[in-house]
Amino acid sequence: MENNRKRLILSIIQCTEAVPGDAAMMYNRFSMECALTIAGSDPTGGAGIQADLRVFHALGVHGMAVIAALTAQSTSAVMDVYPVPDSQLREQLRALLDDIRPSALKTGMLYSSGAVNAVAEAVSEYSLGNLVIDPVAISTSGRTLLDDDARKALREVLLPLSRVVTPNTDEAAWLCGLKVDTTKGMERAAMAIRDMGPEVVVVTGGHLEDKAIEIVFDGQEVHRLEGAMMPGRYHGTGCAYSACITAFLALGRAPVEAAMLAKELVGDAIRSSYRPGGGMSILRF
Ligand code: PXL
Repeated sequence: MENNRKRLILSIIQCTEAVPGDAAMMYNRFSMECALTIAGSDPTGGAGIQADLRVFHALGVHGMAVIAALTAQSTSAVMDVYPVPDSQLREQLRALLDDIRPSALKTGMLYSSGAVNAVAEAVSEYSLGNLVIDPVAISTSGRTLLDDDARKALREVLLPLSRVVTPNTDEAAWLCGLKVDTTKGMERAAMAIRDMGPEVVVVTGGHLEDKAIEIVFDGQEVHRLEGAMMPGRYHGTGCAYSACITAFLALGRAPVEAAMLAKELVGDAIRSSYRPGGGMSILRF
């Protein structure tokens, strides 16, 4: 995407159309939409909390972060995962949510069922809307980022509370139990997962010939988003994509439009990615 187009998207999303003229300037100067990520820390800055906050900032949204787990990792592999104890996760959520109400929130790597349940309870207790779930289950390098109990809790307890869920094809397969290796399979999975609670399902990571495909299902229509397939290995694309959608929801955009804008911005960030270490490339926001 050329810079002009990027600037146009950013100017559209950052202006407050509902409050025109001077009032909008006053409004924009003295307030900011707040978005929360509840996820794991990635010291490389490419994925997890660090990536989410970078995306929120790039889209003009105030980013907040509750950390569910620490990791030891490089741009090549996740070496270890250290879950934050449930009581500490709950304390982080309570301290924050008693004070600030996020306009949207997302989950990334939660790792344990205790974390999934803590998030679900907070979403219910504080009546939080605009929940985006990125059901992170396994790292690109093959490390488990969501244990078996947590998978069950995510499916049964958290998914019904969400507005948008963004599984890749592997995650979609375990969420709904169907095979997901064609675009038809992605569509069937999106429909089956929508029956589990979310308003909109975005299945990512499909490919057809030389196109990168996302399938978006909102209960009415299946939207097929196509972009150019980029050669190379990129770290944190799923995190960045779901963080973009979360930021757009915080800014008042509808989920399908949010998914379309997110695809453009993530595509652009991939095209201008950089490789700070010896492993995967990191997206530029
Ligand atoms: O990209 C998935 C992901 C999410 N969150 C954290 C991660 C990873 C992958 O490595 O480390 C913290």
